[in-house]
Amino acid sequence: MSKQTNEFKTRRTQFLKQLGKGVAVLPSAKPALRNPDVAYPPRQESNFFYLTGFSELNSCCLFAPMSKFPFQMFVEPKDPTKELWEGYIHGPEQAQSLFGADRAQASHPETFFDEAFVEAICEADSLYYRVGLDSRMDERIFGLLQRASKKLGRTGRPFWPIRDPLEILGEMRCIKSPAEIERMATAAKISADAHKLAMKLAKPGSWEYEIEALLFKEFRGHGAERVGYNSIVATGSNACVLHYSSNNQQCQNGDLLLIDAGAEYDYYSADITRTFPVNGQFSKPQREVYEAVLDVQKQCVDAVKPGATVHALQEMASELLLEHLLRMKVLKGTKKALLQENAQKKYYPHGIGHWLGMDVHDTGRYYVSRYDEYRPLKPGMVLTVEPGLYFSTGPARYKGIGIRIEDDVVVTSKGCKVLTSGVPKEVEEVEAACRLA
Ligand SMILES: [Mn+2]
Repeated sequence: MSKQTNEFKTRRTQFLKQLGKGVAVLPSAKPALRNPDVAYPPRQESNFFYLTGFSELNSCCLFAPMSKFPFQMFVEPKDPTKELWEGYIHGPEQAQSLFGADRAQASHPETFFDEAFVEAICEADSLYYRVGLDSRMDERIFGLLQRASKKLGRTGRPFWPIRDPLEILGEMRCIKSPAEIERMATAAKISADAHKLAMKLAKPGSWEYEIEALLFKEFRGHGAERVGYNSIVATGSNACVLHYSSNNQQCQNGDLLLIDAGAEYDYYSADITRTFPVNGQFSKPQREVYEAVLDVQKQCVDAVKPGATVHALQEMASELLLEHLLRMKVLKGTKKALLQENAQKKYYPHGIGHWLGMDVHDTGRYYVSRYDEYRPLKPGMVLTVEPGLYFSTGPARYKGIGIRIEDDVVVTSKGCKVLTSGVPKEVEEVEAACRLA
């Protein structure tokens, strides 16, 4: 069970309140087969875990604020044979006694859920259910709505509108509680220490996968359950591939190594990128690019405070990077004209950052209502700040250089706090960290 037990109930109370007269269905993650008899490592669906702390798959939650059982769980029934092979199953009884369900039943046969759903939806004015993730579940839900509609007879009322539970949960999850921030700080610390060790141990001749394995050992060795996302360990020009995943090349003397890796601790992920010279010293062109990215990264981190927007940070990063590209003579022309044509995009093709939390690209709107109304930052939000420059093309001097620097920051009442400050990013500090071996 998660260490955050007390928070789940508070979250459910809040969620139920915001559902109004709606009913919500939240299926758990489903087991996924990698190849015959080999399953992918299970990981509970984030919204499901956020509200329950329950990590078993093949489960489902039904939230019905108007019912006498507002929080219902459908879970795997106890099964000694299955438990012998796969481990402990809590079963419906403990779903009530340990996980706080007002009523819990077996998730199969499906009739338990079906009946509870039809009963609940008949009282409700809308359904919160995320369509399109599981076509079998979609069909089942649509069928049950038809059944409920028939059951109600001729009412003349229109069909239940279907809404995305993320309308509510996405916003709840976007603002982190102190306990969540504490967890994120732990994920950040474990990840920062691993990055530092990678700087120390990577050297010319190291293989990308060796460094990937080292990071994983550090994550797991300090209690993180898993990676928050697949680690990117990219040497040389592999760094210009934004989601590089092969991790099978050897670091050459004179190359940079870009590492984008974060641990997931108690369901919260860190997301750190650092780029460093494997031989402990930046070449002159490498240093020029690094310092440009670092300058922009630091200015953007400083700009994170209540009222700022992710959009404004992106505009700021784009403009500052463009100025550097002009100064470095990568781009030629007037700043105004180049900005208008987004000329920096060729070397900085991604965004400045994203929400971070249970999902590495966490939930929550970036816009208020329309796509040109940006959402102001508020205390408790956590986001990444990660400008980069990538020269898969461009002048010979910089060709093959790819640099990104990424920190995780939490918005505070006055500004922000960097959760990942444990990894060096100043040139001298990075070189010193690389030389320790
Ligand atoms: Mn990121």
